Amino acid sequence: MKKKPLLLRPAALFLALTLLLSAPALARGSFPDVESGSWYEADVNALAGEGILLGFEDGTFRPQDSITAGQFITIVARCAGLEEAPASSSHWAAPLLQAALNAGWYDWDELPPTGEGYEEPITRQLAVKVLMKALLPQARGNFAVEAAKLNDLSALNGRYYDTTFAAYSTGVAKGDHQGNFRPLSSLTRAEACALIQRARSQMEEQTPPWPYGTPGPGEAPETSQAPAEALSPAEAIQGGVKENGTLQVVGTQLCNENGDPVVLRGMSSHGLQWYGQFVSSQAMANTAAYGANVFRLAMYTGEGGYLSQPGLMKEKLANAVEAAVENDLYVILDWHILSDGNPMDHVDEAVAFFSEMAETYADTPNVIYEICNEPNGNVSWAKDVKPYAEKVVAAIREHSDGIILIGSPTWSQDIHLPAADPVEGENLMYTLHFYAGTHGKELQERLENALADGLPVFVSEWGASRADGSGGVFPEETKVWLELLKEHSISWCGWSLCDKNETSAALKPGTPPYKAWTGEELSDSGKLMFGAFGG
Ligand code: DCB
Repeated sequence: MKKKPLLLRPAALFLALTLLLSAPALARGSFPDVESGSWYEADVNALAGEGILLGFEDGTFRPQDSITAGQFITIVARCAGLEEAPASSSHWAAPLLQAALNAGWYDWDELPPTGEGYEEPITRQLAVKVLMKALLPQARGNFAVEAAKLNDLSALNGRYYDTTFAAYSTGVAKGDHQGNFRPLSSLTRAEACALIQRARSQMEEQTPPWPYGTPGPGEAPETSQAPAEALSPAEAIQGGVKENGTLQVVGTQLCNENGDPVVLRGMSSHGLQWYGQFVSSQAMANTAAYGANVFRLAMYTGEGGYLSQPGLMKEKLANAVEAAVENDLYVILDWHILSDGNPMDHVDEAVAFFSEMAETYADTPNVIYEICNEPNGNVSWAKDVKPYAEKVVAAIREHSDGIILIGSPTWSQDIHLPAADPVEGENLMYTLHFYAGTHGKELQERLENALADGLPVFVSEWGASRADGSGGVFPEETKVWLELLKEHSISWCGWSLCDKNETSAALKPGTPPYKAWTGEELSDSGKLMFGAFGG
């Protein structure tokens, strides 16, 4: 499995030769269109000299062309000595790109294995992500320090924060003359070579020598003690719906029907369109067995979710609500906006959806409404999220007084904005989302300030990983957060109950959803979350 970098496999070489590469120029590393003395000459020639990079059939390199996703990831994969994987697409780059996908360097939605995007220019944010995951998976950047280096930070999707900041902190990525990263722009083939060579020079500095493949890229635990003991199901400690009945908010506190404080703790699903098998009654029973009393149904709106298949998604949701009721769990209907960062973009769909749900579940005390998972991008509380919330809250209130959870800009981290300017009404709470590997003291202080200002807060999603769902896990940082939540009796759901090959997933890959779990199935994240349901 382990393979030395720089070796080309014969099959790959053959395919490559027939397509974009030609042997003659490579050994000498001399392309007629690579100007001698140019800033990129040394990087291009070094990669060409090692046989990692070749030119086009006509012997040229075309340094100013945009590099495609297929070309860039192929080169990085060769640098990493990645083995090809069986692929479904017949594209020349498919076997290595499939292997890169399997290794978690990028996600399916970023570049589907059908090959349809392989010939498209790769964006800078994705190129940097792939490069860092592949070659420098342990590198980290301090958010506050690195974010300040990007003049166009607001253009960067938060999904790429960790890898971008790691790249800036190691000097692998640099801004342009204006200090912009231009995350959505392409990069030239010359720039790509320089970027890759900078990453490779960092690899050499890492001691001990970079152990590719052990453990998998991006998964190297960087904190010392992962929770070691296997957990076993416990008696439920928190009361469920039968015990607590219809919920209400008193001051900042979630309370039961009698007005006594209640804390809900449980899991969020991953996207229902992808991991719907883990919202079955069995999966919920397995979670409740560890003491959970709430379950969140993450119904993505974008990314192939509700907006593309409303009928199917509503059916999945209805079945999952039924499963939650069977298991005496409170259940959150989460309108999971993410790539669609401004909730106003689909306010009409949201109003229609929540109106129907509130009518359907008016007499089901289990149901909680979360109306906008994580507003993000160029979105304002006053102009977008608040007016959106007012409309959706009004639609729900025509049928139900149930608890409504409201998000805020910056992936539901800007709770200081609703704290200063809340939505009018009863039984409204505001979500705070955090990822222990990314968010620390600053966000914790914001939480305490918001509570002091009288804002009812519900942590409907948190992870023991970094904010992109991978990395870590971070047990020490998680502990600090969980103690704070406990101190303030704040309810929470962990991200996420699925077996995806990412550290935020609570279950190990391949965990069957259709039978009881012994505790061996829980990942390190899963142990941290399941172990904390009881408070
Ligand atoms: C949130 C989203 C959630 C996302 C997790 C982890 O996004 F609500 O949908 O889940 O946090 O990033 C991830 C899954 C991946 C999946 C990806 C796209 O774990 O398997 O491929 O969604 O569907 C956040 C939260 C915080 C920040 C950024 C994001 N942040 N984000 O602070 O920068 O960009 O997704």
